[in-house]
Amino acid sequence: MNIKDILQTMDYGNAPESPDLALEWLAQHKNKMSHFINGDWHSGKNHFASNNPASGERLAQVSQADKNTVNQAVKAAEKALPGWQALSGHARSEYLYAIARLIQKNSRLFAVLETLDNGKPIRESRDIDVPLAIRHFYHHAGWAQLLDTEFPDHEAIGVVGQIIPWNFPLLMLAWKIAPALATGNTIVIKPAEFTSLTALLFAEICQQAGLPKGVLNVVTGDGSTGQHIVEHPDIKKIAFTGSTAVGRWIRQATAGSGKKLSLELGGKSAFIVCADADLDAAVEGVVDAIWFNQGQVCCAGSRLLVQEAVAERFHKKLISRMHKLRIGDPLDKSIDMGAIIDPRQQQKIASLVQAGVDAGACLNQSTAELPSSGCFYPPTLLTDVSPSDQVVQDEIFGPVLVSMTFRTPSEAVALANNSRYGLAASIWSENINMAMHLAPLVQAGIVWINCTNMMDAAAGFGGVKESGFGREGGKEGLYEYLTLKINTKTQKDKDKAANKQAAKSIEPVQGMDKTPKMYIGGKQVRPDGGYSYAIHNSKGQIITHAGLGNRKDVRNAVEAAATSHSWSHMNAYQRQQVMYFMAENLSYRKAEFATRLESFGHSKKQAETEVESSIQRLSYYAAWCDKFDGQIHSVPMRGVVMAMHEPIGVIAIQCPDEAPLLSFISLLAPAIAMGNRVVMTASEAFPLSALDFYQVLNTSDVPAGTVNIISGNRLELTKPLAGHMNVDAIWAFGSDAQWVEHESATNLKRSWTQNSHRDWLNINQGQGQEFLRRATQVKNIWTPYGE
Ligand code: TAP
Repeated sequence: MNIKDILQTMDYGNAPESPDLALEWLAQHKNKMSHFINGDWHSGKNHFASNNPASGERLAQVSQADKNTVNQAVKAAEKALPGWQALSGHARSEYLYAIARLIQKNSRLFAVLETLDNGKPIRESRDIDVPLAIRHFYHHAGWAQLLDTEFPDHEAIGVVGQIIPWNFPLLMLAWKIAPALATGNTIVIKPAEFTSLTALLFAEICQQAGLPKGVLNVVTGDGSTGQHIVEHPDIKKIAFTGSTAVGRWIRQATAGSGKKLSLELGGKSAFIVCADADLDAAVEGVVDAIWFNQGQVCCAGSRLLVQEAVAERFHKKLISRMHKLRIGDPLDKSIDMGAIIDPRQQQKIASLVQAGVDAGACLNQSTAELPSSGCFYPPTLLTDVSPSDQVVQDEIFGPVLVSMTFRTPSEAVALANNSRYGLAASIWSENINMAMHLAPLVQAGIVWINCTNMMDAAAGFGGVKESGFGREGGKEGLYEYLTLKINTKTQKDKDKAANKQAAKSIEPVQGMDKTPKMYIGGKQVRPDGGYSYAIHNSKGQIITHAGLGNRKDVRNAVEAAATSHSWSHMNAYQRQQVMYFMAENLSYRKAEFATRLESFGHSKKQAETEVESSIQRLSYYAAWCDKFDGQIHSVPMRGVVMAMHEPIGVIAIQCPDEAPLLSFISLLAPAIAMGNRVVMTASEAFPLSALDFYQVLNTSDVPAGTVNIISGNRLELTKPLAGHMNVDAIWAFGSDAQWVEHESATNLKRSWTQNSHRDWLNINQGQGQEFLRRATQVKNIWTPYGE
């Protein structure tokens, strides 16, 4: 057989890796695995089987953790916390470094065990999963060292609960554990039921590295174990990777608990091939995008969008390549695709494909022979699909690609964004201008230009929309495990008093209407219901009335914000000019705004100070407009990864009662400085300063719809805002976090709730980069260079 024949048939012969090393390790544990708690092994009462998906054979019995076991693990993590936090960054970095070295030394064992347990090709576990996991520990050893100087105002959160899926068991574990340890947190982690083994091997490695007892605890079990972790009151943060459905439940279950949350969820990522792309390279890209790890990849390029002019040619090349893929024993180094995780997943893939075919899709499937036993599914391409088809909208999580065509770049963007997900996208074009034009327009947390499925510890990974929030990796990922040290005081009593006064004061007005209006779509408007409520000063006297907004006003305000794009299309310099103009115009009206504050009971001096601080705060965020830069991440490839700060979209902001002008400005300014549009709910008790602000907006060239201001009952207004599908983020200051966070689960909007009192006049509390981070999300754009 000559080289040409080999390339035609891709028939390399077998090159099997021996399973012995992993089987011996399992035998050392008598094929019965325990939980790892407080540095020791604890066998559970109940067990479940962990099978090899490629053969169906049982590998081991794994312990099922109940509530009591999770409690023990949390207690151990709590006990270990003070000691772990007392260590210097350097000392923690030494542990991370030792862990990296030990995984490296045991990399063959890890790779074989992962392949046996998960069914992924040994080529992938050996060359991708394990090296990337090692890289994560080395990278974060560095961050532990740098923590004190790079994050001086931050501290660890405490005990964190981590829940991971089965598709990259060791790698997902590394993404979670490395940053948590580097930042001084202690951990309770649960691997997926199907794939617990490498997490337990990792625990053994930590024992060997001398990691202090209780810093890492591994509990195994099914979804109910995850549920106990999520609901545990002493866990301060949940980091979850998995399906959007479970992620949504976790958002609801943790609502109001004060737990920090990061969600890495599902995806249906677009793979865009422009007519000028290198088609052969793009075909290889598709192979890596959808047939890597049997397509069981959250960021799989599962929606192919090909420019019409080359679609026929491209499909032909792709189908021919698809037929050459080798599917077989995952331990064989020369196969391309291994086994599907479980027969239930295989069944799910098959039924979704059938649904696509029933709906009219054309099925192209590899005719390669599949192994006679085990759980396998052939590489599949569905063409003739429509954007609304289930196979186009739903995550299949298998080796199934759907393909559509587009004519113009804007059509490609429209198709790419026609998804509730927003994890990743791949763009293929030899025209860098075109690729860089499309990258910011595509709604995704990661964009790969002329490459795909690239990941590294130095670059953040995570999505937008229903693909979740938070990042793993890069500097941006560390914030997920840190909290800002600020001395906010809970002001329950103060809130209660303010709310009581405001609630009492909601009463219809008789007589002449002197009610300040709301501001929606650049116009002053009366409330839809025609009602208003009385506003009292600090002595309880009625000073005027304000509009009592309702659901319809919320809908109008959100629509105005969602459809007004001109602010977001302005460049940072233009936004900056407008914001300086706002500061200037507020300055002209200083006296008016101060008088208004005095009418609430501020002293003259207090009122003047608050107005002066508001002017300064506008200038502060105007200054930031063109300075809150992203980063270029140093990843080990020839190319650059640009971490860009992008606006989130429409942010609903509920203002607190304290410092009614300054708190309003302090929340509005960072949001619009970063290019978002906002719906502001004015302080319920003292809304007039916010409502007066329309005059400044009207005279400062702020495009209509950028800032919308509504007034009324906090609960009545925030509830529909929290649940609104066109609101991308909600900041709720001073109201019940529980229902805001619960409602925000509808479209998994980013929520920022604060029940504690900030001193808005204090620049360490009332302003800063924390606000800018909340107003942006990071998009990592990978651009290789060189021929
Ligand atoms: P899920 O069913 O959501 O499971 C993920 C993890 O959550 C597993 O450990 C699971 O336990 C556990 N779990 C299940 N129900 C739970 C509950 N009620 N409370 C707490 N934990 C619970 O997802 P999966 O099927 O394993 O993984 C596939 C999904 O993960 C896909 O949607 C994929 O896109 C997504 N994923 C996303 C990413 C990123 S970075 N965005 C990366 C990989 C995968 P058991 O497995 O033991 O039931």
